[in-house]
Amino acid sequence: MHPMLNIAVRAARNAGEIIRRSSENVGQLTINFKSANDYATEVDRMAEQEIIKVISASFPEHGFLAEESGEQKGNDYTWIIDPLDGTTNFLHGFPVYAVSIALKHKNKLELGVIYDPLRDELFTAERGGGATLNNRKIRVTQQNSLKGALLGTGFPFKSKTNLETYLKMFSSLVGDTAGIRRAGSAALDLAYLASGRLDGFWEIGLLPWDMAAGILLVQEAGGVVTDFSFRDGYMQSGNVIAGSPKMHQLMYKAIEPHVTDNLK
Ligand code: 2AM
Ligand code: CA
Repeated sequence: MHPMLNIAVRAARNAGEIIRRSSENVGQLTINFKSANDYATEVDRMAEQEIIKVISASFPEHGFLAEESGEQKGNDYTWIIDPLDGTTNFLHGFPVYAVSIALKHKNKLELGVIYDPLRDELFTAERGGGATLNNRKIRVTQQNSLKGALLGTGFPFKSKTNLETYLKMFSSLVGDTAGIRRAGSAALDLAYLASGRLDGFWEIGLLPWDMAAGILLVQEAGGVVTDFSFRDGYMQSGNVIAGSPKMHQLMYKAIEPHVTDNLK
């Protein structure tokens, strides 16, 4: 295993332990309102501090881009961290949330780790080295039609116009598939796609830490990820379509006619 992956796994497991322990007394947490419908808890902050502590102990010169503490400049390596993806779920006791840690070198994603502390499921990816779930290789599915496909998605939470666009995309897909799931953690959605539990995924307006690790997982599991212009601008725009090569193509075809200029 890549030595940096080892450290990322340790950081993710430590953060996961903080989250799992705190899940037993969610009622007592102090919640901060970042903005409407956007919560951060002490748990997000404690988990993030733990991750940064573990990583900087080994790589003091690396930079960070983290959901709670923002950007910390360093050398050409940047760790992109979501300490608790699915905070809303966590606060409601809805058991779908995870730690997400990715490493970017210059402009390339090199490593991805997503850890689900409730199921003790560890997803990892190394660029060029494949993807795993609890040390076993994972692949995207061979699903080749919308009929029978299970898709994951998230609702756009920032703009009303995007919600209208999103609903058109949703309408053009839902009838043809076996179902669409909206579980509330983009990181886990992408990990589930990489491990064959979902056949495709799309969302408007994700943030880098929601998706960085998951995107590498999908790619290393044989999947395709693009933005809404069939390019690789998803880390900037936050707009993502992901699936096996065939599923990606089918979803793109259904989604593309509804894409407004601001989403291209
Ligand atoms: P979070 O739980 O870490 O905030 C769900 O659509 C995805 O969007 C999740 O990965 C969630 O990550 C992210 N997200 C960020 N801000 C959000 C918000 N205000 N409401 C819902 N989801 C949000
Ligand atoms: Ca997130």
